[in-house]
Amino acid sequence: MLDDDVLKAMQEEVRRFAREELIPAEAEVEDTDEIPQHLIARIQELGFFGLSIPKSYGGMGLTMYEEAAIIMEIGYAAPAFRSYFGTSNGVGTLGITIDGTEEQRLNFLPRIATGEMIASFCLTEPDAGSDAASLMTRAVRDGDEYVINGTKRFTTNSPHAGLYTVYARTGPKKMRSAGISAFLVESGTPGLTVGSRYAKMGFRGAHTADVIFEDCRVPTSALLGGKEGLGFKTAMRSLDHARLHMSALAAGLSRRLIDEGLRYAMERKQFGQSIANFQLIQGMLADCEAEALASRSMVEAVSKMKDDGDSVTKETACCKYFTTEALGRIADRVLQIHGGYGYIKEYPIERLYRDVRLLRIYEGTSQIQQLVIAGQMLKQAAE
Ligand code: COS
Repeated sequence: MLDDDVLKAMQEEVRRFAREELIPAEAEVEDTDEIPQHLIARIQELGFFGLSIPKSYGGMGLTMYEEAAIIMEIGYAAPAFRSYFGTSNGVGTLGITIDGTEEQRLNFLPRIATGEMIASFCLTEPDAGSDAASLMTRAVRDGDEYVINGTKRFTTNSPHAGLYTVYARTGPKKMRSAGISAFLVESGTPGLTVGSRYAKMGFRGAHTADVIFEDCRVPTSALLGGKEGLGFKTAMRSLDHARLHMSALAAGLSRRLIDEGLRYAMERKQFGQSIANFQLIQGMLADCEAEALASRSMVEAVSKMKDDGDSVTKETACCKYFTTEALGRIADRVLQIHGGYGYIKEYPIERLYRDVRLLRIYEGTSQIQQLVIAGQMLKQAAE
């Protein structure tokens, strides 16, 4: 755990980075759909690829609380920047940290921590989204190899990835989640191809594509954890962490949106005065502030619980559900405060409004979070 002073200094550095270097580049990223190379180099230099990777494997080894504190700061800038290193800290890598063999950790984590290798997470398929356990990609053992066939959909960072954490069925379909295993597949492996980038509603600069496996052969050492049938639980544990990270992002973005709304409300004059003087505008600002404070408080409290070793599946789902839905409401109010100017590209709210829509969908929709919360409540009540 870092000393309070060290964490504060780190937060301050990230705050400056987001405001002085990332925000000025947002318009360029929106126009070009690319994050400039010099900013990727800065992200590497600041160690962001290894926030969640233990120090013994070259990462920063932050606790969940510390990681969330950093993400809330970086989340002040457009979310595509965080997305570039998000899968390497999150779902693409957590499986290795949590359930990988020592050999797998040593082989991949140090390269991921420096940003030399980007990791991505291949769970979703054309016909398996919310129902992740119904995935159809197959991995069939053939001597000392597995042969993987199937298509993975919406894989974030797949065009840049050096490593794909791939979830595939090694047991019969009727085994559902117990028949799923995870594999570590490196880019360049024959039989692995990445499709073209999806044209998305927002998140310009963050790239998402399908990953296709056609008779893709990997050695048995690519089986995550060295055991078949563990994959689904690895994915779910990774998502428990990643959904909390996502909640921190939502809390950071909420703060940014409020500042955009506040600035505009104070600048804009109607009826002979600043619109911030009107109580109906103040009502919207106050609702935003209250929800942003609730988001931040939830993220901090649940992160501490996770660091204390508590099981936080329910609480993490509560966080992801509340913070991302609150973010959507905040974005809507801030756009409303901007009036017609919110609907044109002159102000960042038009773009941020589109960006934040994704947070209620990826890493588990709000409806999946509701199911997880209620499922855990019923389970706990029955015990
Ligand atoms: N941690 C550890 N184990 C977990 C777990 C968690 N958070 N969640 C579930 N499991 C375990 C269960 O305990 C169960 O184990 P046993 O069979 O030993 O009892 C097993 O995994 C299956 O769990 P469950 O029966 O709850 O699975 P379901 O098929 O009902 O699906 C949901 C559960 C819907 C929650 C899961 O499919 C899900 O999260 N879907 C959304 C996927 C998603 O987020 N996609 C986005 C991809 S990232 S962009």
